[in-house]
Amino acid sequence: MLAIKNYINGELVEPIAKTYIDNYNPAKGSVYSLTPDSDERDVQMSVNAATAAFPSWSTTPKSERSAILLRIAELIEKNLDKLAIAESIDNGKPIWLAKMVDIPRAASNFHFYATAILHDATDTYAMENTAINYTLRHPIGVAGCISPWNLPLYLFTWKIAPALASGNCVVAKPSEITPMTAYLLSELCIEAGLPKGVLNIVHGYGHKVGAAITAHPNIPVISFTGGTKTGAEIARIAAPMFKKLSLELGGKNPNIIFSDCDFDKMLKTTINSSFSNQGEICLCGSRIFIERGIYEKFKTGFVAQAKQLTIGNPADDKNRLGAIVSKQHMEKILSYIDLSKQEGGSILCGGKQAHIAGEFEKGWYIEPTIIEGLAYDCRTNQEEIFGPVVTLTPFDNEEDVLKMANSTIYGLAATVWTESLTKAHRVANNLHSGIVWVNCWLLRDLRTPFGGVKSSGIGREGGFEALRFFTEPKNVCIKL
Ligand code: TXE
Repeated sequence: MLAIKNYINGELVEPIAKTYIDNYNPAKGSVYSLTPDSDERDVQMSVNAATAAFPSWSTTPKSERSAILLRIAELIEKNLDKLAIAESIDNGKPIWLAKMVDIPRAASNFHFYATAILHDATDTYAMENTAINYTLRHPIGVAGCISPWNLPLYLFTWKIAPALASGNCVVAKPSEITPMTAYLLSELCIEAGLPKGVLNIVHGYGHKVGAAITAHPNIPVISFTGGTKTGAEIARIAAPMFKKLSLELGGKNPNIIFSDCDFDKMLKTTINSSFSNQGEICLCGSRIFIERGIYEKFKTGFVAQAKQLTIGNPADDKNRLGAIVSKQHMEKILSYIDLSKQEGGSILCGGKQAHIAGEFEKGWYIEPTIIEGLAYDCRTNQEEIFGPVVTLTPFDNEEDVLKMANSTIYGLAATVWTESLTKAHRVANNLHSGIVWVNCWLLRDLRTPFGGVKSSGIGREGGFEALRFFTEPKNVCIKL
C-alpha cells in the first residue's frame, strides 16, 4: 500500500509520529493508500525550512523565479494523464473531467503567475516640485496555504503559485481526503529544481496540521479555501495575531433564468452548472429560479436531460458523474434530500444513492437530484449542500427574484440568463455576490478578481489581486 510522504526542506519525508491516515478511493469505497498523520512538529520543521529559504528566494530575480515556476507548469502538462488518473482515484470525479479541467488549470495557475510577476508594476505619486512617492511591494515571508478536496490540485496550485511567484516561501496543507496530486506535485517540484524549503507540503488533518499552520507565529499570512465554518475557526485564531487572511468559503449560488433567454444554450449550460463534478464545486448554481412563463417548459427539458446523465466508474468516459468524495459527505447530501421532503419539496428526479454493480458496488454515488415546491427561505434553499442537488423556484418579476437570490448568508457567484443587455446589466448590478456570469458559467479569465461576499469569504484571489495579497506595499517619499 503506497504511503505518501511530506515534502519538507526539499525532501520527501515520513511524518515524525510515523502514523498514517487511510486514504479512500470513493469510486470503490476502499482504502488504496496512506496519508501522513502529521502534527505540529512536522509543521515546525516546515516553518524552519521555509524561514531559512526565504532570504534567498525573496531576493531571487523575478526572471529566475519565473523560469522555475514555468518548469513546474511544463512538468504538470507533461504528466497530465498520470495526474488526472490520480485526481480521479482520489476524489471520485471522472478522469475525463480531471483531464479537461483540473490538471490543465493547475498548469495554467503556475504559468499565469510565473509570467504575471514579469509585468507587475507599482505606482508613483509626484508632489509638484516637492517630493516623489513610490510604492515598493515586498513578499511577506512564510505563507500558509490550506486547500479543500473538491478541486484538489486546481485549488492547491491557485494558492501556492502566486505565493511563490511573489517571493514568499510556503507551508501548504492539501485536504487529507485528497492528498495524492499534491504529493505528486512535490516530486515535480524536486524535478524542476525548486530550491529546498521554498515549498513545504505537510499532509494531515485540518484540526491538527491546519490548525498548527493557522496558529504558528512565524506564518503571518494564511490563504484558505474550504467550508464557511472552518473559515470562521481560522479567522478566530488568526485575527488576534493580526495575520493577513484570504478566505474562499461556501456558496449557495442562484441561477436566474428569464423567459427571454436563449433556451437551448441555457439548458445545456444549466445541466453543467448543476451537476458538474458531482455538484461539488462551490460555484455551482444550486438554486435555479425560472420566470413563471417558461417554468413548465424548463422543468420538462431539464428533468429529461438530467435523467440521461450516466453515473458510475470514473474511468469510463461515458459517465458524466463519478463518485461523491467521501461516505460522510454522501450521507450529508442524502440528509439534505430527506430534509427537502420534510420541508414540502417534491423530487422530480434522482433523490437516492446510486448503486453501481460489480467492483464499484461499495462506492459512494448519488443520482442527479432536482427538487421543486420548496419555499425560497427554507433550510434546503438556504444551506450549502455541495452535491448533485438543485431546487427549482418560479418567479414573477425581477424584484421578486432578486429578493430570493440575495436572501442567503452566502454571496459567492450567480448566473443570469437573458438576451436583454439592459436587464443583464441591471440584474448583475443588484446581485449580492463576488462573481456574476451572464449567459455562461465557469468561464474564467485568471486576471479577474475571484471570491465572494458575506459568508462566502473575505479577500479575492486571481490576477494581480493575489500578488497584492501575498505582498506588503511600502510607500517611500523622497524630498526633491
Ligand atoms: O472544507 P473544510 P471541505 C467549500 C465548499 C464546502 C467545503 C468543502 O462550499 O462547503 O468547502 O470543502 C482544512 N484549521 N469550498 O469539506 O473541512 C481541511 O483539512 C485549519 C469553497 O474540505 O473546511 C482541508 O484541508 N484547517 C471553495 C481544508 O481545511 C482546517 C471551493 C478544507 O476543509 C481546519 C471549495 C482547521 N480547524 C470548497 N479544519 C471556494 N469558495 O472556492 C479543516 N481544515
